[in-house]
Amino acid sequence: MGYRVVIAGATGNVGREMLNILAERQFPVDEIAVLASRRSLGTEVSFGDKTLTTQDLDAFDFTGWDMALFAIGSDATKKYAPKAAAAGCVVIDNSSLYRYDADVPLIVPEVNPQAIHGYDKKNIIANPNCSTAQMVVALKPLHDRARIKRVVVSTYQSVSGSGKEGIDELWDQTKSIYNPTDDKPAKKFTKQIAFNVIPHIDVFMDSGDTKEEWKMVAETKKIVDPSIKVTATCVRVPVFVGHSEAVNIETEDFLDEDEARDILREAPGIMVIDKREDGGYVTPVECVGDFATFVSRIRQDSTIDNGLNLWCVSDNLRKGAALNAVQIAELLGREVLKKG
Ligand code: 2RA
Repeated sequence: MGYRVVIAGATGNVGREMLNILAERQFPVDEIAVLASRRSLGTEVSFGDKTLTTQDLDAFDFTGWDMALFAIGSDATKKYAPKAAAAGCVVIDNSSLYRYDADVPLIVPEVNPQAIHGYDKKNIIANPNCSTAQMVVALKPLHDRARIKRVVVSTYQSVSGSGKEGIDELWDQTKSIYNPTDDKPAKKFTKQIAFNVIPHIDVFMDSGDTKEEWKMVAETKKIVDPSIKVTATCVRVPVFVGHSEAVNIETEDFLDEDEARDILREAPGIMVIDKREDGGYVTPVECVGDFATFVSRIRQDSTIDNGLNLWCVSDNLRKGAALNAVQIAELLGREVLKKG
């Protein structure tokens, strides 16, 4: 016996990946409903070897459905998540709407699986921001061993994090660079993204940080440990899929780079590719479609007593969004609903 599962936002990049990953991981599905907004109504989407036709999100009755994976943005989530939750359907939400709500668990299953038991306060579980998810998978085993005091992270985030428009803008702008008569000015991004990098993701806050940078701070504290100090600089780069992060860590106890590498090799969800030679590290193009959080360039930071540097890469549509949501669904089934 399996679960009755709903995918809300099934025609978007993340929604389609959720369907792909549910099928790839053979999640025990008895019945599945794929929902979309009126403008995408009737669109067909793939689920394994099946083709499903999207239904109207606005008219859908969530009663009798076990869980709903939401990938519809904060505004639509605000309207439909409470409706689903009230009908007894547990919502696993990829938007940022509920991430900072004390009554909603924010979960990365490799890091804080025990938080699943707090789902029933609102019948909603939050999925973290893509740039947070991959980083905390790498931080957690090192924190357990040597207690992390401070993290300084610079991100190199692909355009797919901003949706289909971002992908299209990079593609069209790159082509237009070679065809000057076909000028493609910046629309989705504030400046040219082709052959350029933009140190601005989401909106600016009064502190001077962007909201993307604030999210990494707030979410790392909620998921791993509120005592960890985090500072982030989030940058958009001309890569289609795959977020990369340069992470500097200061720990309470000294942690040798070789021991850190061994710890990461044994940690759940991590693949260490770390050789001090040409190509001995991971780049975004190699992570696309993979489940793993890749870690490379593990080395001492000799400027402080207990410091480490590392390079972290992961498919932002998978571990950064759809995979983590499906892993939460697996955890919910295993620990709470217990069917299947
Ligand atoms: C981005 N993390 O990369 C944000 C939202 N996915 O645009």
